[in-house]
Amino acid sequence: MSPYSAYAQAITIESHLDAGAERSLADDVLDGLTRPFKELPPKHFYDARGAELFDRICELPEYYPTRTERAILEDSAEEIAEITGAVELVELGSGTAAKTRVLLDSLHAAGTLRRYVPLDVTEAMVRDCARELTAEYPGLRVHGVIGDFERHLDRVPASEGPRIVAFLGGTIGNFPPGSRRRFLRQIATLLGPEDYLLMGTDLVKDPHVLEAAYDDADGVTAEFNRNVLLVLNRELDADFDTADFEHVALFDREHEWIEMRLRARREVIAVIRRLDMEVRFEAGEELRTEISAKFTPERLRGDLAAAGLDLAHWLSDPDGLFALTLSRAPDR
Ligand code: SAH
Ligand code: AVI
Repeated sequence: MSPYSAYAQAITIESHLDAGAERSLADDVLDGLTRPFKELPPKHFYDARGAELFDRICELPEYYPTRTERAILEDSAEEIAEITGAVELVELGSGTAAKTRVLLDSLHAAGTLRRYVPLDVTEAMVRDCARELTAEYPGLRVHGVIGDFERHLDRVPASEGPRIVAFLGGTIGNFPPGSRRRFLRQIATLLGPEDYLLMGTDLVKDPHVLEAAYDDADGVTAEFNRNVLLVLNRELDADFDTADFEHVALFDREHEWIEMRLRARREVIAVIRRLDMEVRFEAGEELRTEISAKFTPERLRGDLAAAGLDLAHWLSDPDGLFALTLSRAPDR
């Protein structure tokens, strides 16, 4: 047997994104671009180019969340392995699983790790990381789920023993408050009595630090933001010119979240041929493309409690920039 076929046997990939995915983009555009305040959900950023731009964002000096979460993981991965005794790691919005390796290392070293279940909307990321991780961790099985975590959580395979469900990077902040609690309740259904949710959340801090993290000097975040227009051009045969839109990132102090928007530099009339529609932006009109909520410990505890989750461990960095929490679902 070639080494490649040994890896291939360790890999199962399920895809739930077909016509449904295209439909979801079309529905989100029909709904979001015809509202009085235009809006699109952030999941449409992540085509291959968007995923690459996000990787570049993670390396930027202004974007502290990735390196801070990694440092917390490095400091506490052994403790997490000890507390959880996890045989499997399910990861929602797994991306390239770069930081996940820190956790996989400690679970592997503890001798408990058997299976990794990445779930992501970007197909190539799930496939690539399944290939890489089965090569890097002998004996590891990877069951990849290509899908939308808001629609396909029920496709996560049944657990094989104590599990960690990881939701890293602060992605929970990309949900508005009501959906956030609903989504946490859905995550709780993946947790049995021995299981833990390991979640990364970005914390409230100086607005200048926050705004710089979402408006970097090299303009990478601006490109990431405008990329959603290129997704619409390709997938829905639209004719947006990205140069017509300015990147805006603002910290909303009342809601304690960053908002990313695209502001029309002039009047824009775009045609979206596949939906047989025209969208008009007045000069200066904005399209909201993302919120990224920042948390206080009280707010996070409240959201978790509303979803029936008990915050069991709080892990943070010395400057209190970011938090990793371990929570349980006591009633399940
Ligand atoms: N967890 C990684 C990546 C965070 S970026 C990290 O901490 O660095 C957000 C990831 O979530 C991307 O990989 C994106 O493709 C994925 N994602 C965003 N919305 C999603 C959705 N609705 N369903 C599944 N994956 C989604
Ligand atoms: C994936 N998510 C947690 C990132 C964030 O910080 O909200 C996405 C991002 N948007 C701009 N920069 C990074």
